[in-house]
Amino acid sequence: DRDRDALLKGTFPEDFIWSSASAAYQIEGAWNASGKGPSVWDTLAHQGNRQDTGDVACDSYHKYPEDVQLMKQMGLKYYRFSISWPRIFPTGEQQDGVNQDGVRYYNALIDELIANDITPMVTLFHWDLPQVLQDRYGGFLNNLTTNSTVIHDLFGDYARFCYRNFGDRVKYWITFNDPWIIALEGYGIGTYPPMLTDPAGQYIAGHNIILAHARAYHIYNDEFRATQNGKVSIALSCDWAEPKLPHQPASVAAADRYVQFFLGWFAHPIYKNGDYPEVMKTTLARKALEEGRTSSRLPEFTSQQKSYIRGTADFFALNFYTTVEVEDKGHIVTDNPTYFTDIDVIKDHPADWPQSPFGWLYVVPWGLRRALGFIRNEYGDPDIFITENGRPDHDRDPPILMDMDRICTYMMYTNEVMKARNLDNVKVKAYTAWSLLDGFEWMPGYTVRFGLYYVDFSDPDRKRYPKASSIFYKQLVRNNGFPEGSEFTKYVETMW
Ligand code: GBH
Repeated sequence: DRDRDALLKGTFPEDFIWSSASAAYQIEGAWNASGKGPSVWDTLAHQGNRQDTGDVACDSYHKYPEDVQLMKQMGLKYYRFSISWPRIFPTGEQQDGVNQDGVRYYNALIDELIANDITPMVTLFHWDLPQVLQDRYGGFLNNLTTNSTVIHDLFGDYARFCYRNFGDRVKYWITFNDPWIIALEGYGIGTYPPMLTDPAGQYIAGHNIILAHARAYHIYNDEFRATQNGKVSIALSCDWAEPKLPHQPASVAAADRYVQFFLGWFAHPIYKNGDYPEVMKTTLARKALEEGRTSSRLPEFTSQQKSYIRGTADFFALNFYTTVEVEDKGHIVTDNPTYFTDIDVIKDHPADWPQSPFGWLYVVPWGLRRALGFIRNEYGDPDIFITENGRPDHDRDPPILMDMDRICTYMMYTNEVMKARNLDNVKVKAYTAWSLLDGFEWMPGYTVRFGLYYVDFSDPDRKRYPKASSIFYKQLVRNNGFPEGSEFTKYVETMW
């Protein structure tokens, strides 16, 4: 499809936001500095003889002024980073004590950013749950049967503390990063800490995350918005789904079901009506009958909760990486249901889609434009901030500093963002490159690298080196897109 893949020339509006991002556990290190409490990721990293841990990572806890200069050199105007909950409250609960050095660290980082004219966007939760909260309350599996609201209240208390201490300078808040991963991998299929496996686990955890998010949103709204005047959202990831047989209704419905189970699971309650997508409710109700259960694995919101949840985002924050091809699989009936069997699809990737070192990440730029169009149509044309997008390369010796694959990825995905904005009138306001630095990539540790800057993890000083992509990104930002006739666009044309 030549038309679909063609380069669009043009620029973004003057106020378009170019950003890069990171997450606390992936870059900070200083895992136990000043009595920071352990998170579920510290616990996992220290189990058995895992080689890769976030104990030191990029040592950004000490090297943050240098990181800020890297952003400044690229001309970036925003930085999205996360606060580590157990660095602020070591047990997760304020009543057990506050780590003042942690508060000082984030104050210093925020001040350094602002002094360099970079706007902070802060994620409150990028997966590093205080271990004590997992042990005391079951983390995000907490409650429902007892109607306890402990985990919602504790997240609310933590959010309030952050708004109060940092909100004079921080005007963009993300409550949770990627609830899909937290719920499914942490509490459903057990591939991320706390590594729990339960066919209902992801839905219970997801339910609690939505309610905790709503709690943090309302606290901002009721107690801080009038004086601080910022914006609050939740970063949702979406793997776009294309039907394998676009002319077959069942195939089209399967792709739609996939996106509803993925993005709609969280976006439908928050951006539409306070409740899960219809197709999730009906599918899981049918499965309950087939499985001989008395109730669906998908919990229900009360009508009070629905109105509490609806509308709890001031903009749409999207993490986007990839696309899958989906085919209808009829009714999957199994003794071991998982989230994946629940969707009743088979997913695949056509042979001509370029792969990356991550098995799940295929480079499919046009999928981003389609996802953006879907969000515009489905969720009432919101302002959209792309809060993550990028691709990994291998950890090689000698290091990959001429990262042409990453350059191509950024070039093509941002061009699709421009098509969505300039041709489809999608209100995309921001693009965020994931990631500023190579970091601890969760389960694969340091075996894949996402950074615009290379980090030498064998160097005690964790020296950073620019990759070619950082220079490309700087040019892209300076040109604010792909202006007709510019040297930059001519260069891009030779690569296209
Ligand atoms: C990002 O999420 C994270 O937010 C970021 O911290 C991390 O550094 C980055 O990934 C790279 O690791 O199980 O086959 O169905 C990625 C979003 C969405 C990607 C779900 C994987 C599931 C693929 N993820 N997707 S599959």
